[in-house]
Amino acid sequence: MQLSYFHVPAEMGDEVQPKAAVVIDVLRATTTIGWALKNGAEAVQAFADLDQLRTAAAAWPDDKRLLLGERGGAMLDGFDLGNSPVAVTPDTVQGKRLFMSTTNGTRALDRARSVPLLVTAALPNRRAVVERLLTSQPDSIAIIGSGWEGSYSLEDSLAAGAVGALLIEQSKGAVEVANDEMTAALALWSQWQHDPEACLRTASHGQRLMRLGNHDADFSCCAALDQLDVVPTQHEPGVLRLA
Ligand code: 3SL
Repeated sequence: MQLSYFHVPAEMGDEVQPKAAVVIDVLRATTTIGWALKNGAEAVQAFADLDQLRTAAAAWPDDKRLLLGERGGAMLDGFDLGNSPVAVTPDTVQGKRLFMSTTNGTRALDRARSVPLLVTAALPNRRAVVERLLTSQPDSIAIIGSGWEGSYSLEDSLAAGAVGALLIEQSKGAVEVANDEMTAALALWSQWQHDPEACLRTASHGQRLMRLGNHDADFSCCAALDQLDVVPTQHEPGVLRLA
């Protein structure tokens, strides 16, 4: 298995055609997606574009949908939920489809939507994602960070390293690291693995969230390694469910 990491979706050129993509947005989109599906959401439908989201949501039964999204970390006007993994409780999301748009995470999902196997990862579901990859054995895997508006994100690289490290450990020599970005992510994980929350709080987006208000519960949820046994998987373009 060839394993590459792209810091932001735009770094993955059209010539790169992986068999599997692992999209990461640690703070907070892919953590929220994992918890929403764990807590009983029927599906998460991700949109880069807000007009498309509103049109699709309007065609869905009112009592079976929730609009979830943010821009710049703040909840969108007229939406039901912001992008917090601790807000998608069973009482709130059970049986509902979540129509979701975020600043960076849902754009990364959009970029990877034609990859045959598309899953989302965050620190809480890292082990579950690795197990899925080991079962599926794709020839080539692209881990794609969401970044922040086209720039590098420390926390996404941390999680890319976490996924890569476990995959290498469990695959008994079957993984070949295919780019320097992946090597650097592995080094980052080795540096911060004993205190991932400190890394999240050091990251520029972590600092942004702290400026916006108290996000202690989000930080602790997003940093909790291997606590979530779900693998959000694309079943039709933009629609993620549990496999
Ligand atoms: O950029 C994104 O997609 C979001 O996850 C950002 S935030 O953490 O909700 O502000």
